[in-house]
Amino acid sequence: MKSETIRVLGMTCDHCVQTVKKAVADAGGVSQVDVDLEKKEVSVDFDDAQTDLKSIIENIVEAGYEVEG
Ligand SMILES: [Cu+2]
Repeated sequence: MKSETIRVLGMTCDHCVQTVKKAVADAGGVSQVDVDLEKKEVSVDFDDAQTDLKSIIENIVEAGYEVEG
């Protein structure tokens, strides 16, 4: 199990939060997603045997948000 925090730009409301959460969960092997709208941070717990940070970031970008760093 791995925990990563990703900075995501472009989230403005609850709808964005739900969209990002779904996009992250779609990467598979994700057990927990927390979005802090104020800090623009997405915390993800995932099984690194099933997915990786790169796939999670790709999903966020595909959903229309910008990942910083
Ligand atoms: Cu929104």
